[in-house]
Amino acid sequence: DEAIKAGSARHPIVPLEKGQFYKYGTAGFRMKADLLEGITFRVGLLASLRSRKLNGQAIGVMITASHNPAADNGVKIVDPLGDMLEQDWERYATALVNAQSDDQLVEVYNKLATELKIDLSAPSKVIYGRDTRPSGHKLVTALVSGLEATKSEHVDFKLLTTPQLHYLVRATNSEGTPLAYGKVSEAGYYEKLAEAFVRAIKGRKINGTLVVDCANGIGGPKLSEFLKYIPKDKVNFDVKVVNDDVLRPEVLNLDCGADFVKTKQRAPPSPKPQPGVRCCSLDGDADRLIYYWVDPESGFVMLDGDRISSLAASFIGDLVEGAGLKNDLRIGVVQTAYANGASTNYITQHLKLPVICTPTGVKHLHHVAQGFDIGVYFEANGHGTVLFSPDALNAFQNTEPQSPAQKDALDTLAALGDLINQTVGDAISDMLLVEVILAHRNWTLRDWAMTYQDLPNRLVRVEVGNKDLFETTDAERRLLRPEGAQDEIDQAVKKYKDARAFARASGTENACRVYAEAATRSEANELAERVAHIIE
Ligand code: 16G
Ligand code: ZN
Repeated sequence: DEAIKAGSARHPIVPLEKGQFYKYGTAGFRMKADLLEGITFRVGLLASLRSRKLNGQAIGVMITASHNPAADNGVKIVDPLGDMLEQDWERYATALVNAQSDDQLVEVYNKLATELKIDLSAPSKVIYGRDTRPSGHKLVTALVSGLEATKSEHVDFKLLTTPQLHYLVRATNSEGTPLAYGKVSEAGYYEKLAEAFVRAIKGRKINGTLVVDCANGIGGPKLSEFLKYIPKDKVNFDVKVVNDDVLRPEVLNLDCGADFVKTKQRAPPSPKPQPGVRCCSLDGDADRLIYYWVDPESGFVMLDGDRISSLAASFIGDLVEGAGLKNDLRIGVVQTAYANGASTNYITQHLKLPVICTPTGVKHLHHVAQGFDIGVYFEANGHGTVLFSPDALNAFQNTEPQSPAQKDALDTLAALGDLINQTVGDAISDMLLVEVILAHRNWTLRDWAMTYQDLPNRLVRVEVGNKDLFETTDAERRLLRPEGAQDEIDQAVKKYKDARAFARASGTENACRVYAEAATRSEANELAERVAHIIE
């Protein structure tokens, strides 16, 4: 108790105005970095409780604010399999962080231990990493104080992408078991991806150069490191890494990166886009991916998370059929309300695969995707992955092929099982997946874009007095409250062809977001403005 009190005094919480609370949100605690020191200390306390509760399995803590500006930071907890913190525990995190004094903190901590029947002398292990933000240093110090105050073992993996930390958590907990996920090191992550990439490409040619914009974040140095692991004699992968300046913190996510490209619907101004060249952007912690190119005729064309999702579902669906497993494995796609309606139609009508819609936030999609043998999930913003069930992985390994074509399909599926990060969306791994598919199909980005045509859409951010007044249902597609608002939205939507719109409170900012799509760009814009006006 004394150690916790002393640590808490060294890493104090910044008090909020009366009636306001810190909340473990969609992406953990995320805000201006100077508010986070005390929070991160307390997250350390929670992480060691969680590890003790789970028989000393390693818990992860990642310090990052993803695509947000350099002055922000964030802290989130990773569960033993590499997925997000179990939802029930979010409120325990919230309770610890909102304790009003050092004494009260100790009280809440001990109360949680008693209520959750946690033996405080049991072993605990926490591993952690951070992105390139300068504030990360101080937050790591606070985290370590929390871990030492609670006598938890801890391992510092230093600078990492978010998905690398998720990988390391799973690898740590599965080491030496039949389900071993990979070597417990950053090099182990690169080795696993590079080996699976070579197996999945199987000598096929990758066309042209790929320009990768790394948002001036951690993805830059990590991608450059990864590329050294690709055997040049086996795969000819010509990658140009750009926007990889991590020495000037102020340029992080500035006019570049996946979030910029997706929200502005244009290429980063620098380096000047070369017409026809295949490009993609990662976000600041390398868990989101967006592809695009500038067409000499039609201008900028973007291939976002919905496109990656439909590409992956189509390719894997074909492989499963080729492997003779169509009747054995259930493939499904998980999206959010932001998915372009055209992608949903393409997947259900053309690929004939089921689509489930969940609320925003990776944890929701991940959870639902686990219900399929092969669950493809992506948010439109480029965050996502493909999950394979143990049955699926088993079938890829142990089905006796009756023809060379069937063997080829089984081998490729098995390679994808290793290539695709099974813990969380991973921009580097997803990028390799896209490159594999394009190589197999001998497709350019234009071929990919031709599979269907996106409905024009518009996203607006609306300042509202109190975003908590907005309550949604039906996976955030309809408003329950404020009363009457949904009726008005319905009336507005009716005025347009092929239109759809919804409003929801942001989980990461104090604002509401409105999404609208319609048959033409001007109608989508108009509808978005109308709905914004309704909820203002
Ligand atoms: C967080 C989520 C992201 C989601 C976004 C929505 C994770 C790891 N990240 O960044 O998936 O799209 O929040 O933000 O879950 P919003 O609620 O402000 O629209
Ligand atoms: Zn991110």
